[in-house]
Amino acid sequence: MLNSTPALSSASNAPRLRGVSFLYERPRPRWYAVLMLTLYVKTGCPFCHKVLDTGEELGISFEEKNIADDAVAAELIARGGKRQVPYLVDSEKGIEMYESADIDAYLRNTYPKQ
Ligand SMILES: N[C@@H](CCC(=O)N[C@@H](CS)C(=O)NCC(=O)O)C(=O)O
Repeated sequence: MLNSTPALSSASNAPRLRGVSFLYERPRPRWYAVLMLTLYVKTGCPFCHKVLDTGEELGISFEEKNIADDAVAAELIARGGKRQVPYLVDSEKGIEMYESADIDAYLRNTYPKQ
């Protein structure tokens, strides 16, 4: 039932750009719509890719916000103070952070694979 909600990652109207499919073509996670995780990303960013891979491994997903959109980039800077991705927002827990290694560790500790 929860899984019937389309994730951004697999939205049918998502842009199909060569080389950026990893940002859109992710399997729908088991916990989608349960967790409130937002990940600021940038097309082609390997650090973002790493975090998305971790989410996939753990069975969790994110609302992805791409800073290719200037409004999203401005939103990120207002939130975190600098233009750097990936940036995680865990709104349920009131946690926000930069740095892919820190995000990876946070996700593994907070949402271990079931
Ligand atoms: N040490 C950081 C490096 C992150 C990083 O270099 N991100 C690049 C994109 S790959 C970035 O945000 N660049 C700023 C921009 O593209 O505007 C991490 O591991 O998260």
